[in-house]
Amino acid sequence: NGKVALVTGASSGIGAATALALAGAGVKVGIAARRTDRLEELKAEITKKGGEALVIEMDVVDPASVEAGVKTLVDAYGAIDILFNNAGLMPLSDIDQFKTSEWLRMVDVNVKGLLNTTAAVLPQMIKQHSGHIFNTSSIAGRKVFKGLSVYCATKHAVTAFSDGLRMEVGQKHNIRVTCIQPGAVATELYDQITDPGYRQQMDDLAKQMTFLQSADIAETILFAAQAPAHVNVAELFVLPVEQGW
Ligand code: NJP
Repeated sequence: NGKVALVTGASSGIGAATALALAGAGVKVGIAARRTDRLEELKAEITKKGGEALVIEMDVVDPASVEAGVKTLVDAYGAIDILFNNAGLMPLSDIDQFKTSEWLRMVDVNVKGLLNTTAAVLPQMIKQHSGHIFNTSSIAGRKVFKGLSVYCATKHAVTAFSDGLRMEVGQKHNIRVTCIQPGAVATELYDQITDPGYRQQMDDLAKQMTFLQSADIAETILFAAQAPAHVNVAELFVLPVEQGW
């Protein structure tokens, strides 16, 4: 369809699956993350299937890295129609364990990173008077779970920012904003949990229910991206059947 997308956190999980799905629909995808070896593998897979991808080394925490990546994509394809703000992390722990470096890392990537990419891409979309921004919040951006307090705080911030962004850029600049709130998705996200108790809890959860696959989320994103131009699918709240909420 000739559109151009920037997908952050494209080196694994939901980001990689969404880049594949978008490329399959004819979207040229800028695939951004820090692990460029993974991105090269993804690019090879996309190319093999007849799609087009550009590898972009990007640390979303570093505004200079983000700006350089966005410039690379615009120089290559001349536009950015879709921004998928997906990079994030979730190391669980109790507050009284004071894993403060993990807290701050979540604020840096999940919140500041998303603001950095939004700030870098928005001027291009405003210039185009069109665009679609997808922000990955979470079920944890709707309610609070024990052991996930800081993660929930970051994802509540993403939900709030998405609502504000939609209000401010929807009518004025013709930009759609979709807030994604997945339940449990089987990805590498859980590998970063350093606390053995919570690690066990997540392993047990995975035995109790069939988690979503990254491709399940990717398909809902494709649905929202392909909706008629006047339709804004404002939220995608997608859960495993057994998760309830
Ligand atoms: O996790 P994973 P998911 N700069 O670990 C990237 C949310 N979510 O797909 O830089 C740039 O496979 C990292 O790339 P790399 C979740 O909160 C998930 O599950 O190479 N990129 C990797 O590609 C997150 O927002 C579930 O290490 C950075 C990607 O982030 C999103 O879904 C449930 C980066 C993480 O991929 C994708 O997570 C839910 C940085 N500084 C919400 N730091 C779930 N899985 O159950 C990390 O509600 N990345």
